[in-house]
Amino acid sequence: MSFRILAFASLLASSFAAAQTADQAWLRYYGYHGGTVIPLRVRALGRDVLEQSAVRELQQGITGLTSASSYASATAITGELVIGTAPEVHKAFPALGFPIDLKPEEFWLRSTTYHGHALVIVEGGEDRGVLYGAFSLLRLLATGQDLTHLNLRSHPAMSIRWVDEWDNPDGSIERGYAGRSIFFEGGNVRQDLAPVAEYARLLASVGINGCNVNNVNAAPQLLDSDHIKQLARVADAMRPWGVHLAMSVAIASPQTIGGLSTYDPLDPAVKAWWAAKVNEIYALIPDFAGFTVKADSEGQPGPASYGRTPADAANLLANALAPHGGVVLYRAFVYNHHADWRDPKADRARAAYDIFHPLDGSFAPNVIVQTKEGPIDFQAREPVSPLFAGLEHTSQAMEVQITQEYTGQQRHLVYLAPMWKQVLDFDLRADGKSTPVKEILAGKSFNQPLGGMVGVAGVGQNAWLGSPLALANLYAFGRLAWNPDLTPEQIAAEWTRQTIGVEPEVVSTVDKMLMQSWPAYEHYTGPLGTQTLTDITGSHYGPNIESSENNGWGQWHRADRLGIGMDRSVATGTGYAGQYPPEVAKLYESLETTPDNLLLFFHHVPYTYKLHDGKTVIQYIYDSHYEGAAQAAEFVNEWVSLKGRVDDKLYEDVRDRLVYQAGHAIVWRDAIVQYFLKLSGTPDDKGRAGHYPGRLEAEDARLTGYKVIDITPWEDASGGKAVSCDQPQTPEAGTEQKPFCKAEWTWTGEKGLYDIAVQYFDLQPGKAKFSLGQNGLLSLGSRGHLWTADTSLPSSHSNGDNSTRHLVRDVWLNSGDAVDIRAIPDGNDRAALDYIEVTPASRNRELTVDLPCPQGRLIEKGDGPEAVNETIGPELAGWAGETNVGTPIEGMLVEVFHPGDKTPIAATRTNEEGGFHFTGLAPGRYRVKASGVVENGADEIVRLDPAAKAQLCLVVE
Ligand code: GCW
Repeated sequence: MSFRILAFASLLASSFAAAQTADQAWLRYYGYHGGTVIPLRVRALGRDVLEQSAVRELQQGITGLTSASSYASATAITGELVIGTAPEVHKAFPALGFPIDLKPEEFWLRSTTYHGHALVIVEGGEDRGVLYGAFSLLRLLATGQDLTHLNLRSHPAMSIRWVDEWDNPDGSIERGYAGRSIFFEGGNVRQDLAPVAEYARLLASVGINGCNVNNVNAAPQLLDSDHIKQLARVADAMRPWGVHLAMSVAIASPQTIGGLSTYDPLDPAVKAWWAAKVNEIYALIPDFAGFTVKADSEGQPGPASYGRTPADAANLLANALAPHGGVVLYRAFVYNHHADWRDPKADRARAAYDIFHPLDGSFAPNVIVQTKEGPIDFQAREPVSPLFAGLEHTSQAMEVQITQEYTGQQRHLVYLAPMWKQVLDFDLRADGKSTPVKEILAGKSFNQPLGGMVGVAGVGQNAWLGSPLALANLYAFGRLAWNPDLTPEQIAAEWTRQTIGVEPEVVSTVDKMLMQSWPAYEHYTGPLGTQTLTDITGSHYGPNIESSENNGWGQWHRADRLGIGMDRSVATGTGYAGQYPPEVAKLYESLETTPDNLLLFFHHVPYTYKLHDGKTVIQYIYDSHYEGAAQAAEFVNEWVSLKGRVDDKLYEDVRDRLVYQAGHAIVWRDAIVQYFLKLSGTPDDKGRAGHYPGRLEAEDARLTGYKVIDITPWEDASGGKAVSCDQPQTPEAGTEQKPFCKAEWTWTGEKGLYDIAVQYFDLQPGKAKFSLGQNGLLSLGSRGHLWTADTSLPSSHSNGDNSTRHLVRDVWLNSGDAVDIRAIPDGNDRAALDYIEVTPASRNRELTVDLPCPQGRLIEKGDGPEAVNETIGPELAGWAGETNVGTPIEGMLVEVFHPGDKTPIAATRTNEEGGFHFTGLAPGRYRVKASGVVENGADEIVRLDPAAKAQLCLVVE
């Protein structure tokens, strides 16, 4: 009997520190929070590789959990934590009479005593079950469950629990928002597969058992002998975690790489080619999971080229895989993307059912038809695909998208578990019986051998999913595939405790934000079942309402002057509603019974049509967009309330993302609202649409260098127009001043303290520089009057993909003040500007961005006593820079005088950021002077007050 030393595990953990590791997601093991104890000694009964993974994970996890808390080993239960398969446990502890009837992936966790010693047993049906049991035990510990009477038996609801990666051999990732591939680079599998092993560990922790590593738009060369060898290394890296490798294959491969003249699925030579190819794969990867197929879809070749059916193609591959135990996931995402938009009966939503339903019963037993959750394409809201009820003799998997293609691309917080859960719980009433989607996928409803869920993950090298909170989606996917009866709230709480923090307020705040995020996104993008209203032929990110229309892609919403929505009824529309079993078909057929949130998916109605609560459709469009954007702003406040209670770096990262999202939600809101206001001609009852108090349009400004441009689509800019610095001024003769463009307005409102939002377009490549100035001087407000447009946003021309906002806080404006934006374009980034918006200053300091002159006050020359009251503080720090775009000036002499004196009492020089700092000055009035380096210095009078801390910006002309 060998006991391992736990310190070893912590060494292991620290050696991963710099790499991309699973603990950057939820496997953090950072502190024990429960009221119970478990033995620190861990022992595996078997030698199998998965059991060894499990034992290591338990050692590492328990060490991490216990050492980061007050839990001391002295209080640990003596005894053991023992893990093993059912036969192993039975053999080791026959007297305990443990069950041996566990299914392979099932586990049973028990605490008991044996000869007076405490014993915690992780028993698995097979080694896989042991591994899942170990992770489950760690999850219970990390989320603070009471384990005193531990007795938990669990097995996965579904057999197929896969992630699909849409990675290309060159290292790019289709619809990936987290950097480059962890699998491929330069046409080959990467040398460094350590992140792949860590990813498999993450996947295993939530029970995911398969990973398809390449894009469904499959690169055929991955099937050549050299690449198969390379892929075998990927399989090796994932194997210790029970994650099986799968591949996407192009159905034309026998021709493209096999040298055959055909890829007809019924051709004997084609069959032989696939059989040989599959043998070659299994010789190197004996536990290979199988193939995923996208065929006859979006330009991918398929059996239709030979008049054959998807079943012919699927069975061809299935027959080759069957002897080895492999499966085919054949995607039902087959549709004509050249549909005729003038045809009122044409409907992409119908395609999957029309094509696959007639084939029910003709698929080989190891084929699983993989259907997207909705009939279109991962929109913010769709009905459940009717095909789930249309295949009673076929194993089925549901494909969902973890990577947020149409749901904010990880720049927006959208927790998708509530969406998936609605689909899983949806009762399709097939044959008039209870047939919720989750039971169909589990194979229960129609008694099918296989089935499950596939999540398109899109992980990359940038912290797995780029955005920290987006990892909740990957986590939730695995948890739901294991147990679709879990609620999104439960999953959110589990994830938050393991990842963000355990304080009740942290957990409740993060969970609330997660739960509100999908409805918020739906509200400020495409509500009432209109789909997302995004740019469907381009980025799939920003607003572009008409991009859905007048093309063959079929994501039509049919908005016109009078009304909006797709009539999919049987009586007057495309007939799509009739693809559902009768009870559901009836529900959607009628306007009255269709739920509001899918109204426009199923029906075309006038804007004045009244929803169930009596509100008109057009008013709902206005209201939901204002509410959704307000909710996005509220996320910032909610997160900010957690400052100091979550990790600092995480805090800042998430805060910056939420601030961006709040700004982009306004872009969405304004685009949709102004578009439908114009189209419908119906005003907003609440008077908001088309009225923006405090907004000063760039096209109305006094422009120097800037030129007015039209934005396409027009709704993506306020009033459809912006200004662009396409022809920067040439420097005046004899000066070295950098050329800049300027837009200047006169403030005619009340005098007071304001925040100024600057809405501009941030294009790549290039980093335009901006500054906000007042009365010809730079440096307004408390923070952030200078900034660089260096965010990476989609699209190469100015539109709603890259319209973003910058906020300058606490600007004192007098009526008649000139306010200006100056900008220097860079590369493709022409510093295009939409508007500025002046609103009364908000008290929320957390929205500020750290830039020079934090919390400074501008003291204007000659301001005298009034200014003296403005800048105060026991410490005097500040910043000096040029007026035009605020380049900091290094090396200026900054001197402090008693007013009227000629000899300074303190002096320093500005550092390379233009900053200076004096401490130890007694409260009182001082003159502060900056000189040298530039011809004209600045000379200001300030008063230091012991109660406040303030900083000073010196503006040099
Ligand atoms: O949603 C669309 C995506 C494509 C994707 C396709 C699919 C892999 O925009 O990028 O291609 O779906 O699911 O096949």
